[in-house]
Amino acid sequence: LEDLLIESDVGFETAEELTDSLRDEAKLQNAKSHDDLKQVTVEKLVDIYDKGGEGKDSKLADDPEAKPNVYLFVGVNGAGKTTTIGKLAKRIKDSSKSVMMVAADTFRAGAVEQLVEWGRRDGVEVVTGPEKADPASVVYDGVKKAKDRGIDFLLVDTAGRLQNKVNLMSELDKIKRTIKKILPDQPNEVLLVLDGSTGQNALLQAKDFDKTTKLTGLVLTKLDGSSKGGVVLAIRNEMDLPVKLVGLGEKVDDLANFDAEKFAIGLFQGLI
Ligand SMILES: Nc1nc2c(ncn2[C@@H]2O[C@H](COP(=O)(O)OP(=O)(O)OP(=O)(O)O)[C@@H](O)[C@H]2O)c(=O)[nH]1
Ligand SMILES: [Mg+2]
Repeated sequence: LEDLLIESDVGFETAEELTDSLRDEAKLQNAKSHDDLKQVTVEKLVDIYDKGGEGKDSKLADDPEAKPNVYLFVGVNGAGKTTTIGKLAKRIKDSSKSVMMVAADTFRAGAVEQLVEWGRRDGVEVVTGPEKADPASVVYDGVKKAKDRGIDFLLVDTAGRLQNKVNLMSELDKIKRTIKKILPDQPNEVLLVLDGSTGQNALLQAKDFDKTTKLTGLVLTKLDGSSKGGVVLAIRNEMDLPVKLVGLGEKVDDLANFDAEKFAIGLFQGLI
């Protein structure tokens, strides 16, 4: 079991902690059958997840006074930032709250159009700037517009970047400062989007992004594939960062809140 856990990227410490406590717990609960053990394992994993983030809110910030609540999405290339924003905008709109998106990825060709297309499908306005514009200036326009109109939520898309590229990371810092200039209490979410198949490198990403932008949570995408995202347990344990959303496909409805028990079961599906 310990080997399996390490292979699932939950991290060495978590794997050890889990197997040690399982040994005791299984004796304590007199778990003998395969099903008993499975149950105990899932319970323990959920315990470890919960313990890693005591007092931390696993729900997305939703301040009714904040007009808008600003969510800043960051992450490496192709993690699923734009897709997650597109899905979330629809979910917010369906809950009868107002929402806008900002296309602050002015770097990658086609990135603005990709978000604009989500906007069309969702029926949600997207703030854009001229090609190759300074992303912070687009964010400035977006925040100003959302504030003037009293919009509830503003979702900011950013260009994918490697966490060790200093100039690109300072661009994120500038974006954050720009938001604060207009709304000192925002962004109330800075979400690192992680591809669920990223192994231990995800922990490095989380640490480096956190250094520049002070993360508030994670989004774990592509859990519809074979990857189970075990590394979030390691991130949770080391950094206290909760998973706030999971991506379960490319379609607009393929977005869910994180459910620790479901996650634990998924991690072990077919293994125990
Ligand atoms: N199967 C699956 N595919 C996903 C999911 N989320 C995103 N994708 C796909 O992953 C690819 C990259 O997604 P994007 O949303 O463009 O990723 P990004 O982080 O915005 O990428 P950059 O802007 O290039 O940094 C696209 O083909 C998406 O359709 C998911 O939860 N499941
Ligand atoms: Mg993108």
